[in-house]
Amino acid sequence: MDAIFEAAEHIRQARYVTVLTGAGVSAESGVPTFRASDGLWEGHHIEDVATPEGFRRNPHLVWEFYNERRNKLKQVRPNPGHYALVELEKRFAERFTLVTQNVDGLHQQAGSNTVAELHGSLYRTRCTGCKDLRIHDLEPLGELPKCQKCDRLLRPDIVWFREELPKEVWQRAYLAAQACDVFLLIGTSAVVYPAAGLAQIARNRGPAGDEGATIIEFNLEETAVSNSVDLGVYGPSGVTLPKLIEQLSMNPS
Ligand code: BJW
Ligand code: ZN
Repeated sequence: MDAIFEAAEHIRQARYVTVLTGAGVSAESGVPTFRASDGLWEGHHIEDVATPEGFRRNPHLVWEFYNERRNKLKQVRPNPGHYALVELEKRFAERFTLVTQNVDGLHQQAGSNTVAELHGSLYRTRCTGCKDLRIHDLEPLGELPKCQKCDRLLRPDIVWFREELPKEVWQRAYLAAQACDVFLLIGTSAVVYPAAGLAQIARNRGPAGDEGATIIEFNLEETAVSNSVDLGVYGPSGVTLPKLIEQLSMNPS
């Protein structure tokens, strides 16, 4: 059976649907992924630009890296994959949860309403002193931006390696994974925890771990978790997700 057709069948029968997206969903918008050979980490040491220690050592370098990414985001628009997820949200309303590891704001720009951003946002800063959170446009923030309230150094509101995920957002994602009948992993290599663990939480739900959700992966290619998912749909998500929506609307439930 065609994988998209089969995915649509599972979704049609589901009451609750939870989605975890990663960088792949934004690749067709021109946002580089992390782990591809020409990816975002290329030319950068992860320890230098994506850890709290790296920021303490050289905040200049870290702000240069993030200001450049914020600047590039100005030219970027959502792609058909983002819009397809808006359609899925419309279909399931409050029985749908979109969890993303992305920090690019493209799901919201496409029109998704309730996005749980696990790894923060390029649109926000956090004060290293008073913790004040602030939303910005993509205007340049300067080499070492300072807090308007206490004049201490601002940092990007991004979750770096070895940092805790925002508690309330994680709680929402965890509950949605536990409650869903179908869990979609879209455009993620599923190697970064705890986000990648959400699929296992969905799979092991139920008092005896026996009411597991159906896990469906949408990716360009097979990943580290492909042999533990129930179904894989391989191809660009900007193509496969709109096809899924088309399939769902062909036989409305
Ligand atoms: C397409 C496509 C198309 C392409 N269509 N598909 C050892 C040392 C330190 C930490 C750890 C350690 N061991 C374990 C840890 C924990 C660590 C972790 O999981 N590490 C693993 C890598 C091993 N996790 C953490 O540190 C987390 N915190 C934590 O655990 O705290 C407790 C703790 C305390 C003390 C010590 C240890 C733990 C926090 C994780 C935060 C991750 N943040 C990042 C960087 C943000 C900075 C930034 O944005 O600049 O978030 S990492 C990076 O990876 C980013 C992403 O959100 C995340 C996930 O990547 P994603 O989205 O999956 O992208 P890719 O590139 O990997 O994959 C893209 C996929 O798309 C591919 O599969 C393509 O095929 C596909 N694709 N085009 C469909 N068109
Ligand atoms: Zn402050």
